[in-house]
Amino acid sequence: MRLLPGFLDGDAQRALLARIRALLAEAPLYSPVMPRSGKPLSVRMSNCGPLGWLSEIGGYRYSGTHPLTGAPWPAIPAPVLDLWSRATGVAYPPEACLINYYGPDARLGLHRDEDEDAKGAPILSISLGDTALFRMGGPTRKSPTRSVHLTSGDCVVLEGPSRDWFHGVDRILPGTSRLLPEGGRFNLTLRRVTQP
Ligand code: MD3
Ligand code: FE
Repeated sequence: MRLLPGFLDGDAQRALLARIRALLAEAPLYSPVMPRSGKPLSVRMSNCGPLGWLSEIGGYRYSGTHPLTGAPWPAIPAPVLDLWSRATGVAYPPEACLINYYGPDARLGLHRDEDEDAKGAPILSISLGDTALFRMGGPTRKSPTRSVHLTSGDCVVLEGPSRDWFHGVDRILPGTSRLLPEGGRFNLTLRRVTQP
């Protein structure tokens, strides 16, 4: 993984947050459920872009529409597409922008991102708000792991072998950022889904 600490300065973070709020007015955050058990995830989610990632009782899938409103996802804002090209250097656009919101008690278990056909494409992660204690593993669930703090404005590019490695969010460190008045953390995960 390639960590870009402070890739977004304060002004860029505030501008991006305003875009996220506008997107969420159109495509509200909702609580996805885990496949099979139907237990709600602690992370709330929404999406923008042609394809949105969903976790449903029947499994994970990409969909063009919001699961509650049925409306097509809003477009990925131009400044976010610009970040994607600057950070990843690839010529094709992402198709999915997953918007994760972590309250103080939210976490995301160790997993791999494996629902995309574009196996060779990078993934870009953008963090806003409270610091996350992120866990980066390796190619198998048993691989040794390392912990990294992701702070507001940090970006991470997952490319090469690390694209397919296990990762998760162990916890959010409440009160570590003043960007979100309500506290918590937004993460944008940008992915290419279909083969470019
Ligand atoms: C490391 N989200 O939604 S993005 C996810 O902070 C997800 O919300 C996290 O993992 C979040 O699937 C982390 C950063 C990320 C994404 C893909 C990776 C890190 C990764 C793939 C391999 C290794
Ligand atoms: Fe992931």
